Amino acid sequence: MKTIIEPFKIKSVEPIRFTTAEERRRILHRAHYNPFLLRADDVMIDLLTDSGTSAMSAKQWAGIMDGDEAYAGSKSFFRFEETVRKLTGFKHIIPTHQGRAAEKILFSIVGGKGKFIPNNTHFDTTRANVEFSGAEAVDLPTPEGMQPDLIADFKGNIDLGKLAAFIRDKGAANIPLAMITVTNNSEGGQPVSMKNIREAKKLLARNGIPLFLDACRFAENAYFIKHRERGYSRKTVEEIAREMFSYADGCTMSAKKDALVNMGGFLAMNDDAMALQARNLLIVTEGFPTYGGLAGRDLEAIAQGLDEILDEHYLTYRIRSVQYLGEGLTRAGVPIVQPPGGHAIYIDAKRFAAHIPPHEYPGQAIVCELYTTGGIRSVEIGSVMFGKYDPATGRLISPPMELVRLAIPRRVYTQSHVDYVVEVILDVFARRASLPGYAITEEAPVLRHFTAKFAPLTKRTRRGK
Ligand code: P70
Repeated sequence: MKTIIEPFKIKSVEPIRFTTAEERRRILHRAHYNPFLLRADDVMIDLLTDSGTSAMSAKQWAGIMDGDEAYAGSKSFFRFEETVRKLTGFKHIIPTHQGRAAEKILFSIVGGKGKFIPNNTHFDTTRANVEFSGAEAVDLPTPEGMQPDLIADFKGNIDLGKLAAFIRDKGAANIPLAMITVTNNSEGGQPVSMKNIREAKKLLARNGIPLFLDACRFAENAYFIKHRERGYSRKTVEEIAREMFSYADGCTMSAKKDALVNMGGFLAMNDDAMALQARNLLIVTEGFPTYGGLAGRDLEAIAQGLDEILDEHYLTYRIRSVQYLGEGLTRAGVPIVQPPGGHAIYIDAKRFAAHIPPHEYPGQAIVCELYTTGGIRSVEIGSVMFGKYDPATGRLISPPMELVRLAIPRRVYTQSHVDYVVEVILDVFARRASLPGYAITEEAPVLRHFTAKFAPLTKRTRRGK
């Protein structure tokens, strides 16, 4: 059969609260035109993130009841540890409350002034944690990854030529580790090939630099390898995932993505001395090493989720439903990052709202209009999230791409929800020339997108600039 069905039945549902466009206009104004400041109850379809928003399975909920809440040596920890170790092969498995807590601990150990951390592309919290330690976070994407409409199999790859030059330039002694983010979130959820991971490892090993994976979406990445990379079509996704981890010396993981839970993460590594330091920090900031910021029941749910994510019926449905949204938009000429990524569709805001320059935040303009038109919450990934001010001139330095991400929570929405999303986007696309630009009226010094306040620019305020 051609139709790919959801490989699950729905046992428990949550109502969606319907609002009118008029109500949403007022609500958005009160939220200072920042979707992070909306109440979720005022959102009809929430595509802000795929992080922590998955629907858990009956077996995961059963695990929640079964969790062992012992402070030390909980049986749930041992189930979690065994599952993660079997998958990743790493010696030390350290639970954290979410991905950024693992990053904070890792970069507190290896970061610091004068150090450099290369990555295919750092996502927001990873960059923030590297920079918070005093080190410099450097993105080394391939040129094809930076072209939204170019169709290629592994646009998430790290540029190996640039990585070699980077090591020569900065000196291996100043690079405590390199990261590869799978899939590459800032670049459209694009996958990284096994060949790229393997060759990056070879190059790094020659220079004595450890490789860490930012493994949030490892299963989606493994699925793409199976279907796109020569030699992998007969392997199981689990075997492919194990091979990916086998080239790494450690990983950070936000379990809120590919472990299908609402909260959790871990840091894993082979190095004993580093693990000792990490556990000492863990005890100060997260908790005892057998729970580290989580309850025993959370550890059960993660272990179960890591089994379920490797189910190839699930992954086929997952990747296909993201593609389905991408196809609906592409057919009508809406510019998106091609091909569709693993967890989200990214609208190319530079082309969608070509009349709005980067310093007037074209992505934010689309995000706001999708909310007022259809109650859809999305997120800007462009100059709002990654823009920095030039210290000399005060001018905004923009990242290479201006994107709007529509992230699909796992196992939450059905095909008719996606059809509705397409309809709303096409409606906004037809009126795109009338969207106003935005100005930031208040912002925090780091990770400003989470709390910034905005105001739409009118003809008068634009002239005043
Ligand atoms: C997302 C969330 C989290 C993340 C990630 C990668 C590749 C680490 C982390 C941190 C963040 C987000 C962005 C916009 C709106 C809401 C949330 N990504 N590495 O949605 O993990 O959140 O557990 O600390 O993608 O992509 P954690």
